[in-house]
Amino acid sequence: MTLRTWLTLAAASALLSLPTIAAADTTVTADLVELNDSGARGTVVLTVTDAGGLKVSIHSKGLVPGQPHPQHIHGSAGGHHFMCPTIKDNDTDGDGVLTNEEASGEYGTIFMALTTRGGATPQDGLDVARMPAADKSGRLDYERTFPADAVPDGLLDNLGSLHVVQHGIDVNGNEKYDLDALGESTFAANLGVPNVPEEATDPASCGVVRGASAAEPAHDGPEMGGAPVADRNGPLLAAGAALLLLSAALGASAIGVRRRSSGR
Ligand SMILES: [Cu+2]
Repeated sequence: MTLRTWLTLAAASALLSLPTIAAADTTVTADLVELNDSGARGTVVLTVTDAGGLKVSIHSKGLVPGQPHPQHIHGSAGGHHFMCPTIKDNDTDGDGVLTNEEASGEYGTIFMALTTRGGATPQDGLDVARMPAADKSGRLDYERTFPADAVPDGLLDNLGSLHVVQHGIDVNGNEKYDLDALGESTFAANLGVPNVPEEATDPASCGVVRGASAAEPAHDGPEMGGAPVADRNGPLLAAGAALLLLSAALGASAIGVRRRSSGR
């Protein structure tokens, strides 16, 4: 093969690889910033695959060692541009801790559950058995490529208005989630599931998704009134079912029986 032929082939091959390069434009990132003085931080990379799936990579540290950390993409298909919450703006009861409900007003409800296996719907969102756990030093490395049919409708169209949230904090420093710290999760209790420690559902970190192709939030979203009622309550009700699993995993005995019989 002459050099000239080789160059021609190389050019052709570069052209053929253009779609791959274009697909790389649909990579967006987020920096996870601590909430609730958790000390947690990390990085997120979301890449839309050629097949319409989503590859998710998360590297974080400062989490509660050895504990599962429910993690989700929050937001909605309405394209409303949510923000990460702050104590100043969102701690409505002024107790110095952001609960999941207080924070959800900013980052939206669960859009996609970043599970380690199985489904990724909001219903899967608090099944701690399928959530990654931090290692002994509080580090968590997660990578999963979800096929297209596991990615919720509308998510890829709203990459610019999404947030990645990791939950689970340890305010009393005993390296576990317990009722003694903050009492029970009102988020869980309001969904009919008692005895879930609030520490398990409070957010530890939040990151706003950003990237070249993610900068354009939909303008026809419900900018003024927030998401429609159905949009907000659907995921919430779904989370109620998932909380049963969370509660079970954390030792609420009455519910534990139900979890075992559910076969998950
Ligand atoms: Cu979440």
